[in-house]
Amino acid sequence: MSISHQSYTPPKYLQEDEVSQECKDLLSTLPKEKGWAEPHLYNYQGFWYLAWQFQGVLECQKYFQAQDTDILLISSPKCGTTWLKALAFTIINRNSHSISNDHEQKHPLFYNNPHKLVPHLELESHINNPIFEPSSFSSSPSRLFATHLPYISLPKSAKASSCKLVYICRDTKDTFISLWHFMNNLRSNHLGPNSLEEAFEMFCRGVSIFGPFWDHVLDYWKESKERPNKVLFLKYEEMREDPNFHVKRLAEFFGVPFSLEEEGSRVVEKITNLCSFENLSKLVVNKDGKLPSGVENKTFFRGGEVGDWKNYLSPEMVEQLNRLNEEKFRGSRLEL
Ligand code: PAP
Repeated sequence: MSISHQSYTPPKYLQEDEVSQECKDLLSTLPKEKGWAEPHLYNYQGFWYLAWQFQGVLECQKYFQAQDTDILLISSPKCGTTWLKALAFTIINRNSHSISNDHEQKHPLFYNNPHKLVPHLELESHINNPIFEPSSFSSSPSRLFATHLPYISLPKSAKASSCKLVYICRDTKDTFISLWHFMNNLRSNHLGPNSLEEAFEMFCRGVSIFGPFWDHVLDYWKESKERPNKVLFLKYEEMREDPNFHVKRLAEFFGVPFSLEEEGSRVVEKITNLCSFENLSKLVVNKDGKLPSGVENKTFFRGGEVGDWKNYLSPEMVEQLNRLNEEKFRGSRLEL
């Protein structure tokens, strides 16, 4: 099935030496650390990036103009981005992409990884790119984008306009384990995998892509407390526990609540089932497909288990992460 008017092609990831000259010049002025997937991570505005990610951050800061009707899905990597993309896309496009006949498998999610349906701001070229035209890839009046950008680095218009921000966070230990697996998949073969200990040490120091993890979460948490109509703050584990409640919450936040008729025909449950890990992970596109960047779709569907960290972390590691959570979130009333 073709949905060319809606999908888009994510770009290929650049190697460190392939980024623009402007970016190289700036990178040479930034603090850097070795580790994770590429030779270096660079610190910009207090957060860490691979070189090509940094180029994307600069571009979207420079060119992205948020509109009042836009919706931005935001996360620290591995906190539930793929799931949130699937849910948000399905909710806001439910009139044009009905899920009532899902046995016919007509919905775009049957043929597209969620990352193909919702573009990531910092992975896009922002120059003459049709995906930034209003409603170019979606039938909804809202443009739907995702980003891993920390609050401090969001383009100004995203903060100043009335566009809505949905933030999803996840248990620190599960996020770390998910990230460790994912980054090892991204690492070139000749580098071999990062050891758990090596990755853990960097993560705890805050040195991980779009990290420090704690600062990322905390900044959006604070913003959600100050501006609850602007920022909806979600937790992965709570969504797993009661996905239907959160699907309704999302629809209300987007300004497209479910009608009594929709509720009566169980649209909420159908969306939950369509976007569930169990359903998406078994689809051919997500088992065998790849993003144009070369990343295999199946790497976004590792297991989705709450508490998987128990299979990996030593008691000392658990203690250290608990202590860091306590220190970093003290006084915020946020618990992860
Ligand atoms: P990203 O930030 O690189 O896009 P992201 O989608 O946030 O990744 O994280 C992937 C995690 O979400 C995986 O967790 P795991 O490593 O612990 O298994 C993945 O399994 C989980 N995930 C992906 N899709 C879903 C879904 N539909 N429902 C629940 N969890 C999901």
